[in-house]
Amino acid sequence: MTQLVGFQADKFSRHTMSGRLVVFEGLDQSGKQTQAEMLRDWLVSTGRTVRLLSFPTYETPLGTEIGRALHGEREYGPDVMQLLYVANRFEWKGEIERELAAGTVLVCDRYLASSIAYGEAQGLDPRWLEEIQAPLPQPDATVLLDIAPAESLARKRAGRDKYERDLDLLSRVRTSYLRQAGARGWAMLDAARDRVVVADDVRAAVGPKLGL
Ligand code: ATM
Repeated sequence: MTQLVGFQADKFSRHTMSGRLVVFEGLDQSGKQTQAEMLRDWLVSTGRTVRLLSFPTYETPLGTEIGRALHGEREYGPDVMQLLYVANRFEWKGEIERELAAGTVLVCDRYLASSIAYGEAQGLDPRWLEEIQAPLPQPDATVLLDIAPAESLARKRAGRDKYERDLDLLSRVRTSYLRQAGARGWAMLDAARDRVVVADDVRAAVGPKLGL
């Protein structure tokens, strides 16, 4: 697949704060956390103030509820689940705005597009999921780490949550991600490759967005 496709800032109304919000999206096991950490380390070496975030944040009351649902202790429909994920991000809205206003580069493992991808894959209206998240700070750059659903499952054989057991669902999630990436000019990277090679591409894609 093409490694870098027409990368540009997301087309939603972007925040005007001096910090930057960089988001990694992709299926589970696509290397989001690893790449977020490698990008963080590089940005810190250039003198930036960087903070990593990961959604959902399981330690908040809503995050705890999401964790219970993912492990079968709650039975919520797809709409309630995505509303919980969205509300979990709204719990962080003030903190994200404060960090961006202070000039921090926030590097985020999953953000609003996860709700669109997983929600759309479960029959929800992606426009609705987009609209209810419009008041959140919008990403300055989103990187899609693309792997095949079978690769996602192969990389994690134990401890899968309920989404991770469903290959068809993961295929629909990937389709939604690819659609969003094309429509919004995300960087789209083949994440089946060696992590160091992927990290090089991440820096090439994100650096210019941060003036690097
Ligand atoms: P993590 O594995 O990244 O913690 O996410 C848990 C699940 O939540 C993940 N499922 N899988 N694989 C993706 C899903 N999810 C959503 O459906 N919507 C969201 O907004 C977020 C942040 C995660």
